[in-house]
Amino acid sequence: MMKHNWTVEDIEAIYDKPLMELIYEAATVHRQHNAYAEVQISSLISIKTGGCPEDCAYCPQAARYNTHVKAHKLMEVEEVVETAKKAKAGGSSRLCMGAAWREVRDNRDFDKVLEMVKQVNALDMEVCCTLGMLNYEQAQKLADAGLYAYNHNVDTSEDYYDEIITTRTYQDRLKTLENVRKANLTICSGGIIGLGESRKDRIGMLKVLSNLQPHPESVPINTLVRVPGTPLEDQPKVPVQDLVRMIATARILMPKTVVRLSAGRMEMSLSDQALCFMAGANSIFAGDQLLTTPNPDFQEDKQMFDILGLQPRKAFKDVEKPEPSKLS
Ligand code: SAM
Ligand code: DTB
Ligand code: SF4
Repeated sequence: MMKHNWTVEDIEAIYDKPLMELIYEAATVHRQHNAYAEVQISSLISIKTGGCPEDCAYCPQAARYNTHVKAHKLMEVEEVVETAKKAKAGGSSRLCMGAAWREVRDNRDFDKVLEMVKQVNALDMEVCCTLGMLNYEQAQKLADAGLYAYNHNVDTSEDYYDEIITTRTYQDRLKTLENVRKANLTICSGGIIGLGESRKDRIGMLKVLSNLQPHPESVPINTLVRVPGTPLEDQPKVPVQDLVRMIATARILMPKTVVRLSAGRMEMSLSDQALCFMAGANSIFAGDQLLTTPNPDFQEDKQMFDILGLQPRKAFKDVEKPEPSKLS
């Protein structure tokens, strides 16, 4: 039975366990609920880069910060499909298209994105989009075009949110997730550690995610990529044990969810990553680029999978999309 009424005390009791015990428990839950050696390989394409009006303090794509990112208009459909084919050849079963937008607007660019979704879906990949805020009709249009998942991160706790983003609210984020769910899409939502948040904020974020009903099918846990020019460029590096704690706790709270070891792998050793897989991470972003920052390439990850005895998870595994009528 999945639990959706976790209290702060419940989560603290898990999060604060001695690390070895926490990893062991998370690994046990993972083996009970999932094929533990299977790891989903997901790739990212930045279909529209930079020039974003929002003020997310971590983000190199916000127009107001002076970073290495050059703004680029929406990519052409053909170029996206070619890149998707390469990702598939590299072993990816999922493709996430990201746009540096505050929100989706009903215009020609959105029609183009719908066409991208259609064509990538035809490659038999799980198609995901992350395009900012969305209303119900837009979510429905994406679903009709064949979208499988929508990514919209809560990013941090409700309390800490205002320290990181002022141009929209936590409630806006939750409303978008509600629209996504109503359109019968699967939800990908997680957050970032290393923003200067406290242990309480991390627990608060996990509480929000694990009390969504149903749980998000996918929860990315990003470690801050500290990009020069952003307000958070000088944040201290996140110790790996903090990431492992987050992953293990997410795994115990949401046993069947795909927990993604997301941004931040460039700074992790193979043994650091192995600990994350042991603690229940079962997805990565692969390919030498995240959206605008570097990531290990396919070859490196293939080697890592071989060494650790991991296998890529097939597309559309365990598809159990809830009917909108069954949602409260
Ligand atoms: N503009 C859309 C939005 O904000 O929803 C979609 C793209 S946005 C880049 C997607 C997510 O990437 C953010 O919610 C954040 O969690 C993550 N992200 C952005 N910059 C990051 C960084 N420097 N380090 C780690 N994660 C980051
Ligand atoms: C998510 O949680 N992480 C990805 C994806 N969803 C869109 C993005 C990470 C971005 C890292 C910084 C960059 O490359 O721009
Ligand atoms: Fe814009 Fe998304 Fe970056 Fe925020 S995270 S600045 S909304 S691209």
